[in-house]
Amino acid sequence: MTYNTDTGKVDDDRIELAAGRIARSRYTVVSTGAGISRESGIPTFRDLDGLWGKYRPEELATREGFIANPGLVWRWYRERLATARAHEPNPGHYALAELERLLPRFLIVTQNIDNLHLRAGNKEVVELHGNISRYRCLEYSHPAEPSDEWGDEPPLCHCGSLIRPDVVWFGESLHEIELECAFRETQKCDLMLVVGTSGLVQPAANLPVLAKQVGAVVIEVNPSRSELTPLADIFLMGPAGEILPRLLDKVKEFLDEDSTG
Ligand code: BJW
Repeated sequence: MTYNTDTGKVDDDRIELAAGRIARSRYTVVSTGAGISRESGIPTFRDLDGLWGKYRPEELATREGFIANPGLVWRWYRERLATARAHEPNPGHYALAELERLLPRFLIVTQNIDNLHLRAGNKEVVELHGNISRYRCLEYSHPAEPSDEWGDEPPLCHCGSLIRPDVVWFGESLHEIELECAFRETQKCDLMLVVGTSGLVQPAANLPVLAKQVGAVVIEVNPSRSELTPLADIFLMGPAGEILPRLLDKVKEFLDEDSTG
């Protein structure tokens, strides 16, 4: 079964097909990326107006960049934290929160660090690339409590090391617990919903590949084709804030029909 073309808008039939699969799923894992937060006003990385069009990832999202210019990286993440806090989850996030309540087993594995899934009400969330509102020290990963006294330069940990945001930069290993959980749970799922990721960054991009290998149905929501589109069984071309609420409405109809016999 492949409903995976880039022609035309997503029609009701295709939404119905995808929603039917979701409603029947025993275990849905959702893999999200920056695209799901775009309609909340948080920029993605690789779209035309994305962060990597304006900033150099080597300078801002690597350990070496932080050591070379700790203040620059610190201020960039402080600004991004302020942006994330100033923006609200959008209808796409809320639709996923509602799906978690409706379906038997549901897990979000997100590359996002912006906290919006948790703020929307999802409970089962694995943050693969960390969380921008948490801090730890550079050398020993000692956790650090944010303080109002923190300024424009990174403070020092009690061990003398610089404090940094608890996010995963290029060239760094992902946190073992989250990584192990994401791959273990993907092996158990029968449906993977991939939302708003370019599928370029490893190891996150391997989750849909693994899902496919274990026989899960893969459904992708994205306004553009991504690296992962070729493996999707159903590609729903459009913004998450529009497509996910439509999917949710249809899933509810299927579940209502099932419960009334
Ligand atoms: C919408 C939308 C709407 C728009 N609705 N959708 C194997 C092969 C090659 C390289 C590697 C490899 N293994 C590891 C690497 C190196 C590297 C990597 O993958 N590099 C590639 C880029 C080539 N990976 C790593 O370094 C990782 N570490 C690791 O694997 O350790 C072991 C190791 C190290 C070194 C070598 C080998 C092994 C760590 C990766 C950390 C990524 N960190 C960042 C920044 C930190 C957090 C932050 O500051 O926010 O994480 S980079 C950035 O990219 C961020 C994101 O989480 C991540 C993914 O981006 P995402 O979410 O996909 O966003 P975009 O912008 O790319 O795409 C947005 C999508 O949304 C688009 O498709 C739009 O169309 C869509 N969209 N509007 C729905 N309304």
